[in-house]
Amino acid sequence: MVTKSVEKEINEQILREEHSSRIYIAMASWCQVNGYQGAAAWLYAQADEERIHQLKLIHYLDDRGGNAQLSDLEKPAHKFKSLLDVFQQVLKHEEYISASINEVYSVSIKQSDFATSNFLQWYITEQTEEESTVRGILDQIRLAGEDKGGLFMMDKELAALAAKKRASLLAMAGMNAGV
Ligand code: OFO
Repeated sequence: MVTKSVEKEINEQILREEHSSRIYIAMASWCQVNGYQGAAAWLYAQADEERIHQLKLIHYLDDRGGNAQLSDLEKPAHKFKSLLDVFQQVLKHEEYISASINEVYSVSIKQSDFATSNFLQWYITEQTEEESTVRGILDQIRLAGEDKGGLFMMDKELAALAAKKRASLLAMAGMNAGV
């Protein structure tokens, strides 16, 4: 059984993961109409991954005697200055999500809910990986600078990363048939 404060924290995280998915769909759409098909594919895959993160939390909370609840979400941004701007915002958002997961973790420890702390370890590891991936993408976009050829190659690279992400999402969905 989860305590009321752990339930509240997890419900807030459920909304944040859903919001992440919507933010990335909006970014993907901007990339698609601005000629960055690889970046769009990566962001659409990332949006699907965030939805899996959301569902994993929903199933966990309901399985532990809590009740997952959805709520209204703010409208995501639809305008960006450049591909660099998009990925700078992705990194900023992922850093915010990492901090929020740490907060949920810290409440679970204060409540001596070690099952939840244990469950959240997966998210902590996931965030470390996601931040590192996005920092790598940003480094390459910065290296390309204003060079159209460099950005074209970067977009191709993102298409390859998107295909890899899709494959791992399919494997993840196979392991979590309920998700
Ligand atoms: Fe960005 O990953 Fe969810 O938690």
